[in-house]
Amino acid sequence: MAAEGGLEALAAELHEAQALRFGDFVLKSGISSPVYVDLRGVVSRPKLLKQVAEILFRTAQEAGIRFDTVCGVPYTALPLATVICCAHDVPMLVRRKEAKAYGTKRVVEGAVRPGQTCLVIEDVVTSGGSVLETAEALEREGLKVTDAVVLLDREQGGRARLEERGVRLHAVCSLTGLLEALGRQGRVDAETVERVRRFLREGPRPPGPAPGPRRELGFAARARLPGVHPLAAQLFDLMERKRSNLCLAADVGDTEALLEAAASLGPSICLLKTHVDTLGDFSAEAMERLRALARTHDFLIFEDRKFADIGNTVKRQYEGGIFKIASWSDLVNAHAVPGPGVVRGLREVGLPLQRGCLLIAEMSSRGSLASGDYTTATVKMAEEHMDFVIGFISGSRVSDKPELLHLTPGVQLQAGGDALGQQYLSPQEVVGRRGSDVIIVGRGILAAPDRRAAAETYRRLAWEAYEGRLRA
Ligand code: S5P
Repeated sequence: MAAEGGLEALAAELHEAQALRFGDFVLKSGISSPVYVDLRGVVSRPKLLKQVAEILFRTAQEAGIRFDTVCGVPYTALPLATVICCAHDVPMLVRRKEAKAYGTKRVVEGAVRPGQTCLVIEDVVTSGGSVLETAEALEREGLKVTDAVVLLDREQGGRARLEERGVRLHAVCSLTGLLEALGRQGRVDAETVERVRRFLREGPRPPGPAPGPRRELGFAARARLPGVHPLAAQLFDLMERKRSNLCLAADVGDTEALLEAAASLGPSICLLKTHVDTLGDFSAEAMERLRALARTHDFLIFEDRKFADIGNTVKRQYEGGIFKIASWSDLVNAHAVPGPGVVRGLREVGLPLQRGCLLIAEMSSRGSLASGDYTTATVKMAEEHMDFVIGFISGSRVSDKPELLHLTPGVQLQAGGDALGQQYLSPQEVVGRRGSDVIIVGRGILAAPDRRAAAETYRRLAWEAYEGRLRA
């Protein structure tokens, strides 16, 4: 394990890189977890990448491991192995996930010398399955694998499983150790620390209905919950009716393009999201026509205004000015940064009109500051104002209250991002695995050669992911 001071500094760096998130997550294995570890962001921070690689190397040295080569478990640990090998002049081996269909058909690339010992490097170990797969691939090539060095042990059976197969696991830190360091530094509140500790102590709950986890409610059932906001009920019902949990981000430059998108893509969507201040020719009349299209095609309108000022100001911004947003938009959103006054200000205008609001708990952009304790505090603020707040903008399910909706932007069929920090996940990942309800898609549809076909594809994939979740 890392020395005390080293762990504190590492915990702070990892927290800043958003490598740990707290909330309600469904892991790849189907297990529900209050903590999500994602070290992929480390590669974008060269200093941290070097630091992590160095700690991994030192851990191997301090454990007295003898090795001739190093291999990282694909893909996150590949760059870590590369940095270690370059810094310490060790030959590296690269394991392919699939054998090449042509050429050498090798699964391990590099100078393989049977009989040599290869050290396996990994970022996070849960059950140990990924390390084992890599160890077995190396062993099939005649290499010996005696040890694996990992940055973080999630303490969920990986160590024992690997030891059974003759691979000793050396972890720089455990999830509990990291969590406690974050608690000490005030980066994670005591309640979250306790929740995750309990989860680690009691072990993961198996996926599926038995035993324990509440069975997931469908949109139709959520519309009937006693405390549900009327606008949320309306949205749940129309989603079920249209079999659509797709929100179109109608990011276009003028009202003609906006109305055209609404008319042609309206049948596929449950919500149409606007950025009214990007329209070159805004008019109240165009918004009336948009509302008529919303009635015809059965969708709601969501102005993505992201209010973020004191209550008195947001109230005026929502109601007045040129845009008079409250008069035509069913839904708006707000940052939690000003405190609950922002919700109270908007509510004064929105409540009599039966409007609703989403709070921005997380953002899809790289380096977003909306994470950790900020997200937790945002969830609390939403749960305390459910007469007006109907859900969240977030990357995953952040509240377990079924009355609240989760809407996730940063969705495209292909993973990746844009040049200005946007990061994309697939509809299946967002709805199927991260437990969100609605995907928000802009350029994935608007830049497609056939927008209608693209909208239908996104609608179908998000809906199938939702149905799959209900069956799980
Ligand atoms: O965190 C966020 C929040 C929002 S509302 N990330 C986002 O991308 N959005 C919005 O979703 C953004 O303003 C844009 O309108 C849309 C995403 O568009 P796309 O073209 O990247 O799909």
